[in-house]
Amino acid sequence: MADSSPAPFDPKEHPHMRYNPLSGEWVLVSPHRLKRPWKGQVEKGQDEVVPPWDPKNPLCPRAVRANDEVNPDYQNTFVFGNDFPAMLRGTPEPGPSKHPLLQAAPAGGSCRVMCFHPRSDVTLPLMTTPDITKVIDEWAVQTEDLGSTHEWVQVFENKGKMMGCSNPHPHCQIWACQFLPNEAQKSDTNQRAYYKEHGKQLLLDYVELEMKEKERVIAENPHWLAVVPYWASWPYQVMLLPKRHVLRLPDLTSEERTSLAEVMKEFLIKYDNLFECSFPYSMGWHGAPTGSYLKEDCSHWQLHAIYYPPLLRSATVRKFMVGFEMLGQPQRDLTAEQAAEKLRSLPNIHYKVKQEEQK
Ligand code: H2U
Repeated sequence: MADSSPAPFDPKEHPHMRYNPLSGEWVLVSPHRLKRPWKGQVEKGQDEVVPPWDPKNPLCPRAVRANDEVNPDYQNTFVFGNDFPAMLRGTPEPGPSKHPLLQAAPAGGSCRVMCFHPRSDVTLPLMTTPDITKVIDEWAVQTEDLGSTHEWVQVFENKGKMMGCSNPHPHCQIWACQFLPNEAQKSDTNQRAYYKEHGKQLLLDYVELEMKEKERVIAENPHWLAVVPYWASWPYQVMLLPKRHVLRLPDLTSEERTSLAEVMKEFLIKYDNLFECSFPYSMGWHGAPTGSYLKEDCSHWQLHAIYYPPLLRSATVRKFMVGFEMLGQPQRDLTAEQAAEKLRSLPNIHYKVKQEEQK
C-alpha cells in the first residue's frame, strides 16, 4: 500500500535507490527497516587466540609449506607463489567457441601470497605505522613486477573466517591476470565515460564532493580520505582515496605511503572498535590496468581501495546478501551517512590496547 503521507523525502526514513557510478548499478536503501524487531544475537565476539609463531602454520617464518619448501626467517613482509594457484600461465587455451551461448576464454595468470608480518598474532590495526608502510611498499613492488606482464594485478585481503580466510596469520593475496576481470572492466568503462563527458576524473570529483559534504567521511589526513561511499551496499563499506590524481600503487610517493599507513591504522582501529572484535572484511586495490595498458592513456583512472565488511549488528550478526540481493539488487538498512557517523565517533585507540592499559 502506498504511503499517502505528505511528509517530504527523508533519506533516513524513506526507501530509495542510490547509484554506484563505478559499477553502473543501483543499490536499494531501506533505512526504515532498522526499526524492525531483532531477536538474533547481539553479543561481542570471542577473538581467536592465535600463537605468535606456530611451526605447523605454513605462513610463519621457518615453517614448511604444502610444497615442502621452508619459509625464510623473514623479518618484515614475505611473498611466495601460491602453492594452489587459481590461474596458471602457459596452460592449453580453449579453442574458438562453437556457440555464442557456450563461450570460453583463456584465463592466464599468476597468484602469490604475501605475509604482512612475522608474527601471527597481529593484524594491520595493531601493527606500527612503519610496519604498515612496509606492507604498502611491498604492494607497490608486486604491482610493478606482476603488472609488467599482466593486464590486471588484484591485491586483496580476506580477513577473518567469516570472509573465508583459511589462515589467521596476517596476509593478503595477489592474483594477476592476463585479462580484465568483471569488476575492473565495469570500473574502467564507467570512469572512462565520465572522464570523456566531464573532462575530470570521476573519483577526483567524488573526493572533492565528500570533502565538502563531510557527512560520509570517517578519517582524513593531508593525502588521504576514508569514506563510507554514498552508494555503499555493505553496511560499513569503506573507500580509501588519495586526494591527488594517482593511477597505480607504485606511483605513490614515500610521504603518501606513510600517510596511507596512518589513515589505514586509524580507520581499521575504528573497524575493530565498532563491535570490539577483529573486524572481518574483504578489501582490495583498484588502480589503472597494467600490462598492455601501461602504454595507453589511463588518465580516467584514480587509485582507490575498497573494503567490504560483512558485519551488521554485532560481532556475530552479519548482513547476508541473499534473496532480493541475489535476484534483484543489493539492499542495505542503515544509510551510508549513519554508518559513517558511527565509525567516525569511535575512539582512535584500539580496544585491546585500552584493555591492556586498564590491567
Ligand atoms: P587465504 O587464507 O586468504 O585463503 O590465503 C591463504 C593462501 O595461502 C591460500 O590461497 C595459500 C593458499 O592456497 N597457501 C599456500 O600457497 N601454501 C601453503 O602451504 C598453505 C596455504
